[in-house]
Amino acid sequence: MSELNKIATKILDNGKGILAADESTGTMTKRLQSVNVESTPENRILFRETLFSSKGMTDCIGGVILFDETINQKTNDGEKVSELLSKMGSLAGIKVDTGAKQLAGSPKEKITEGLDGLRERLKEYYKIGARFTKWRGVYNITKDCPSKLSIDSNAHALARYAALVQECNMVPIVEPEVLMDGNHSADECFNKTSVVIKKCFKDLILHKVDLTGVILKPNMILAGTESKNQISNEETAKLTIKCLKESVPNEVPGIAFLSGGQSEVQATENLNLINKFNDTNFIMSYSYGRALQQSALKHWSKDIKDIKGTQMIFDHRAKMCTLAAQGKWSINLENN
Ligand code: 5MM
Repeated sequence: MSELNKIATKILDNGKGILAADESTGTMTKRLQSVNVESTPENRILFRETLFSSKGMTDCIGGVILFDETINQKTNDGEKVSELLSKMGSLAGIKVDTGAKQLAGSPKEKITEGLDGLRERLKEYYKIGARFTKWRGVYNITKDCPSKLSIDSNAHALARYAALVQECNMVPIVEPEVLMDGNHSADECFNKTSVVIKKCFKDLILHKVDLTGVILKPNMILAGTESKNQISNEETAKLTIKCLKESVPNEVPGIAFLSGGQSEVQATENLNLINKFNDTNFIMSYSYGRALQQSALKHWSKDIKDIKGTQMIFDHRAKMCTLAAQGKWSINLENN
């Protein structure tokens, strides 16, 4: 087993998953403002260290994706964030893209930027404790989208990113997110997600990325949020597995889904069914942002000093997701 493969499997070992706490300051500000908390650097680290020091971290979270601000912050006890995570048994990861910008030539679509100077930034992140990274390409579904231009240019960027990350001895999370927004059918989501993922792997192979040291972070197959033809959770699970079986090379050790705007329970139930039906060799786990943090953030916002209460809520969510990553979740466990 290569070192990178060991890191990737350690992060997703035994039902463990990833906490995506890499909201950029703009996104985190929106999240905090939605619960009437001022978005200051102090409040941002306070919420995050409340989660990072929680018991559920040790039991359930193999890795945390951080934003640049957070990996450089210290906790209220003066501890470095990467040291706190390592004490809790979790690896530090870092989002290294610099965001999705308008794609020249197709202004309604996005291209993710951040390749310039990436090699140097990666070396710095490694020195301060990062062992894995994340880059997110984002695609929307309409009649003509994602266009070939968007599919090809985002795959190219993801592949160049992943190759540089492995050169610096870190595991790249490759995240091609096909958004849920729109009125498309689940079949359209299936077809378009398949094309996007296949192109990503074609380019990863072209750029000589070691696929045994990669984690794929895809969306699940769902009908668009505005579609009248929603499908059942069982259908989502089966279509998601079919799509990944047909699009992801066998060498890839692990898949960690994004939640994409699903509710906490829906994201958990779908992951559980995916694992019940999983007939592949891939580890199928989670890399959730909103579906791990929403309820905890809501509770915390009522009293930002209630560390224990916030941690209890986060721990429950993390435990449910970890059960789902093993196909052992049930609605009774959820509600008890
Ligand atoms: C945590 O949110 C990440 C996006 O941050 P920015 O938009 O501020 O860059 C995002 O990439 C996230 O990691 C994934 O979309 C998964 O999060 P969800 O909430 O979809 O599970």
